Amino acid sequence: MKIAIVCYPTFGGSGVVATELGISLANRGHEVHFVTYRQPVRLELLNNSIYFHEVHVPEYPLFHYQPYELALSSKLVDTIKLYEIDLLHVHYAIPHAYAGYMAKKMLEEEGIYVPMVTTLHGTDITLVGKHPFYKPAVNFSINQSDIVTSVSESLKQGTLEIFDIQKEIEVIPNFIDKSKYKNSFTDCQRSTMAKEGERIITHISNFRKVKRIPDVIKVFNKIQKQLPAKLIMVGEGPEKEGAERLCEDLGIANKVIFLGNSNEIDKILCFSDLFLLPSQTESFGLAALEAMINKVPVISSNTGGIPEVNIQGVTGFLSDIGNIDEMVENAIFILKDKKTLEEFKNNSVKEAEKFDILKVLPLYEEVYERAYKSR
Ligand code: GMT
Repeated sequence: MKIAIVCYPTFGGSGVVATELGISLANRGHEVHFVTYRQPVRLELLNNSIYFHEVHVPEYPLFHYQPYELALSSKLVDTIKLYEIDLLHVHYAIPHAYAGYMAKKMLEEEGIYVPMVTTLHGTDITLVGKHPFYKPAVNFSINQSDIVTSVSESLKQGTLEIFDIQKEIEVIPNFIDKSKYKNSFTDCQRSTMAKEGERIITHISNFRKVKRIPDVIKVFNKIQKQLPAKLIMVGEGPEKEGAERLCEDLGIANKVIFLGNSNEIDKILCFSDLFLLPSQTESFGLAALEAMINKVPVISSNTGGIPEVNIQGVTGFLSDIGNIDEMVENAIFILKDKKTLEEFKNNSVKEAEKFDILKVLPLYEEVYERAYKSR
């Protein structure tokens, strides 16, 4: 099939999922066209089955806001016609489903019918999409999609509660490519990050409020009082500066390493002993899954779709949002002796393997075929 994928090209989970899905589809013989404003961060190699079409939004001083949706829907129309695309898969409802619907309608005027699959990722529903200023448009474009998928059961239920959805929402969980981790690094170069005997704790996110960054620091602060440890903070975002200040105030700045955005997540997770994800809400928690496939147990909140990924007492522990003391207690339980840590590490990788792309990709292919036949 010839598939056009629309996504955010940034470090966010939805962009990562869309990019890795596209790469895997291309490896299975499909022709994939990414349509977005920048080359997606995890998309390195372009070839005759993976294309990237950049959406340009011309700056015009009259506009207070430059109309990205307009440029995107026009680019979709042109790309779909030029490359005879069979199907459009939009990741993240805002504004992608809306722009995709407009492109579909414009093409229909010319007798071209392209089905649209919309994948809901979380914040497009739970944070931004439900805002009254966006809600009617988001509701409309979800209902106008030919097939709607959601990355977790929890997000499906949340969407049905918030919106008036007439369509079936099909759950297709996020995934990881197990084969990429098979030959994990033998020497993780752990010594570059921590001293002998120190546990390494990691957090990866886009440092937005929803990630509860102060909780990450507070949990770590209490852990390091009980056992020698380092904290590695990976990512960039509005909460980062405050986090650096909090570390100074708590006197632990020398034990916390802020690395910024990284394309070498696997190398960092390779030497990590524990992953912290105390989020306020999380439709899935792809970062937790990436940790688990790298043999890193997870201490998380029990919100949204996280319990569908992190299994209580098996791959880590889950606590109520903000229950820092319980998170610390559970972290110490996992970290305190080698045997327990090894058990949780092995469980984590076993559980993560259930989300292997080889299991998940056929679910998307089946959805595409159904959408295509229903034109
Ligand atoms: O977590 C973020 O802030 C980024 C956001 C995104 O849209 O890229 O992530 C959402 O989609 C990911 C991929 O499906 C999920 O793993 C994340 O849980 C979800 N984030 C939230 O729901 C807060």
